[in-house]
Amino acid sequence: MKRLLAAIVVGALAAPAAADVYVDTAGDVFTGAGGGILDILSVEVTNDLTDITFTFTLAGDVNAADWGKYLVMIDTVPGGDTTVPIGNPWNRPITMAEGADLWIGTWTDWGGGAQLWDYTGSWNLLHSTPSPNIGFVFGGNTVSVTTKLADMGLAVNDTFFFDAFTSGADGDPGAIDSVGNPNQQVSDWGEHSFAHVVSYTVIPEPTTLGLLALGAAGLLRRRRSKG
Ligand SMILES: [Ca+2]
Ligand SMILES: [Ca+2]
Repeated sequence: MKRLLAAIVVGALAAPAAADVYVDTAGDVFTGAGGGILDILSVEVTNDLTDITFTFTLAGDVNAADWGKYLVMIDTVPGGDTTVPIGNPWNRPITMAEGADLWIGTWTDWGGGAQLWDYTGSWNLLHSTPSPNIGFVFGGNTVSVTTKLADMGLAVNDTFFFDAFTSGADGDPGAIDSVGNPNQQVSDWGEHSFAHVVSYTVIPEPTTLGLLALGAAGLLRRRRSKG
């Protein structure tokens, strides 16, 4: 039993972290408009076996200035939208050179909402709040959007590339901050920019790993008892 417990502990220690946090530079934006709501401090990505969540932490209060837009551009498969200057379904001057396959667009005005789009030669709106397939919560310094892995064509152990941006409301402004870019992304609202991708691997649930560790421990004990 001691050995089994030890195996469980080792399994728990060996399990990947339940969240990946992508830290961004504070103050790497050309404007202080919104009192920090355009300045990404970090984006945390988590998943379970069905859902994936992107949580932005910002330098300002998204309720105090309720016009921020929070965007995630995702490359999951070869191909995708590489159009310059508008490589997304929201008419924003943002392009992913690697090819954008998915777009998550969220807004904190008008009560807040979120959309998931995919690209198959043209952009298609898959889900928009209110929907059981997409969730959006925001308040204080965070906004958080949750979508279904299946809707994104993703499964456990898949790796994809993404960048997450802040943007504004009027005149279809571009990516004011990019989590993948530690330096200033643009010098004006309407300036075109490219995504700076980071990667995320969809992890098995920690509970699943715990069960695997248990199973492995049992297997080990059986093998040892035979010898
Ligand atoms: Ca930033
Ligand atoms: Ca940045």
